[in-house]
Amino acid sequence: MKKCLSLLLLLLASAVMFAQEKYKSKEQDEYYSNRLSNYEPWKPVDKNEIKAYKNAFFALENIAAYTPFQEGEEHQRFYYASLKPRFDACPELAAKIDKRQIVRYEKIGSVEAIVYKSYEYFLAHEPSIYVAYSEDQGQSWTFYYTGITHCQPLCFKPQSKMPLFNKQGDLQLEACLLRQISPLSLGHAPDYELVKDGLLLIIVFETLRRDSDGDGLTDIVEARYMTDPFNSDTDGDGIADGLDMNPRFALPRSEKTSVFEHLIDHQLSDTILLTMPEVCYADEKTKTVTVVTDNPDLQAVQPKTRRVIILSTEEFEKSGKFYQPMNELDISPMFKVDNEENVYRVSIGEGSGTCEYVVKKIGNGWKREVVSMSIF
Ligand SMILES: [Ca+2]
Ligand SMILES: [Ca+2]
Ligand SMILES: [Ca+2]
Repeated sequence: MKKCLSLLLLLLASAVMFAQEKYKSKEQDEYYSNRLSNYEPWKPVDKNEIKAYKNAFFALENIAAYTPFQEGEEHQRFYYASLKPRFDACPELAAKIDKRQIVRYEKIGSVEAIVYKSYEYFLAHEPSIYVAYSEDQGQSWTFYYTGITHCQPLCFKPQSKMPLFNKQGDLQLEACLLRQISPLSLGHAPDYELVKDGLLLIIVFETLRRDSDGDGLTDIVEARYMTDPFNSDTDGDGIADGLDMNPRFALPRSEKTSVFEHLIDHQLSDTILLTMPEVCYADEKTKTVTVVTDNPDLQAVQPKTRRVIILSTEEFEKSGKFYQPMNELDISPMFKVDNEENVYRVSIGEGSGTCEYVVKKIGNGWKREVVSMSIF
């Protein structure tokens, strides 16, 4: 896997080396030494690929008169005092939008829109762009995901003086193309260079709202989840994509599947039962995570608390330079412990932490034991 979070991988491998020696596993040693030998250091995306960027859903136009990009602009935060009454009156708005992450706001008559950044879907440091829209003087709001990740390649300009609404009542945003030229390192945001300035992105509301197959996920969200926008049940398990906690895979369960569900759901108990889990359904508030794996025991999960978007390593490789996984979970296979029957090591890495467990098969399930915890 070339595009995995390389920093996390290195730290994970070193954490494993120092982990408790009691449960040695040759399988695990081989797995991590293979991953390390396949490790490719970070390198910037080719400049021509940035120049050739086209958004799959929205038109990007060249404009002659524009607000020039300023260094550091991508991180500038603006607080619109005029929005304070809106936040005070609508708790949902205050819960969804960090006031420091507002890119643009405009009100025309009874219609208004807020373009904002959110870390609901993100890779490392780069947030996604959302639109909040109201037609009733800010009483109620609808929130739309634009599918755009802020910074590389598209960066918007909070200082823009251009009206946010265009003549058709859609949104227009001044933008430029940036290229990331240094990797994210601990405590340091990456550096970016300007590749092309003077662009205008037209966000059409009809496109933002479009749900071609009526499964509750917009076409834009389906592109991010890599589900089929023209099939309401991508994996054919009878649960619509919008409700499915694992919408891309419907595989038979194994005994190991329950261990993986336990890890994904952050269960605190040390006993993992093998009983068939009750089917849980996703809703708008369900947190979504990505797992890249070829392990069928893991691909078969039906988590209770988090929707999981599972990609095979091949799908992830083919997903394109600008595809960014959401909140990636790095879950290892279950490695057999040497000279023991039914004892395995397994680890889960998330954000800046990794936890490693030993699980032992008992009568009606598994007994879990924490081996090591690392926070970077
Ligand atoms: Ca849909
Ligand atoms: Ca679908
Ligand atoms: Ca399904």
